[in-house]
Amino acid sequence: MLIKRKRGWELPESQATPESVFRQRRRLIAGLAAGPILLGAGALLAGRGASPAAAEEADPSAKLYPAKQNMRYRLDRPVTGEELATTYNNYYEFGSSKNIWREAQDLPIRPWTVSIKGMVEKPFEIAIDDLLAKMPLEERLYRHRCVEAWSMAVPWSGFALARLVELAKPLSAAKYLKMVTLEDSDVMPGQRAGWYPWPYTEGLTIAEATNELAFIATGLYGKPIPRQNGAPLRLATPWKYGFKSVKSIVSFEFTDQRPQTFWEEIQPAEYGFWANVNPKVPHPRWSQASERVLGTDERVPTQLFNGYADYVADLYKGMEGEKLYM
Ligand SMILES: Nc1nc2c(c(=O)[nH]1)N[C@H]1C(S)=C(S)[C@@H](COP(=O)(O)O)O[C@H]1N2
Ligand SMILES: [Mo]
Repeated sequence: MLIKRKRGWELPESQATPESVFRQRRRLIAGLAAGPILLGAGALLAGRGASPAAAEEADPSAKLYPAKQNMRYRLDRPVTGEELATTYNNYYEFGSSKNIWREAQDLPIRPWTVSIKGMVEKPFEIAIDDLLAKMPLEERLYRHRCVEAWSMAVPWSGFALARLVELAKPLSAAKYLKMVTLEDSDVMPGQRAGWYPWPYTEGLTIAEATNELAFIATGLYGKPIPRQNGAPLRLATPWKYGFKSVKSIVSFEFTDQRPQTFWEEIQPAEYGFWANVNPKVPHPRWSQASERVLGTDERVPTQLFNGYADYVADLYKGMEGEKLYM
């Protein structure tokens, strides 16, 4: 890791574009802050990216947060520590380890344009800050259950995906909503690994997308959402395994074809389209009966639909023949 970084910042400036020089400096500072390298504390504090929270200081949407908490969504467990939820991540575009938050600071989040396309009355593009201005922002406490059997509980801020579906005006023939992550292998080193089916793609039925729980998160812990957690906007579907919660979305496409999703394409026997949490249906390689709660030594029993059955079980009535739980 350090060797790779060193190669980057040793590049003569004459060979680098001004932007990449800036990025490399940021990465150098972030790398030094975490490593056992002697440097004055003042220099560390001044560095952008010296902590995961500091990395958000320049976000133009900062004034929108914290949003008012919607008390309808309550937790049965403590909120995961911010430091942990923002430094233990899955974001394969930046690497396959959990420790990618520094690498993710390279993600450019402004300007950021979202495309609404496919089977809609009129396709359009909208800048993230214009979208944020149109949407009713609120904070929700949600559990998050990764398919790898760890879990967290976090305060997302954002808006119901149903509000975005209304704005998009889908045609009645549309049955699915396909959501896609940014594709930019200059800043996402993981995307240089050609064996993955980039860009990361996820999908929901329209009924799922308009369920009250389906949420677009644009903030976390009362601040703009950090890059490593999927800035500037990511999905949160708390009744499904975490891989459904696609990060850094650039397009919402309405379609009558079920989208081929990223993990389903890689390993269909292990990761499916539905991916609803169910403790009784094991992953082919491990049990899903319990989960490790991030930040504790505890394992707790996993709940059907991750504890959200009252909200979503009806969505799957009459679909017993489908592989609903992986
Ligand atoms: N684009 C993209 N989205 C993604 C992933 C990813 O690798 N790339 N990982 C998924 C998985 S497996 C999980 S558990 C969550 C992790 O979100 P967090 O890092 O905010 O906890 O993001 C999901 N969304
Ligand atoms: Mo996950």
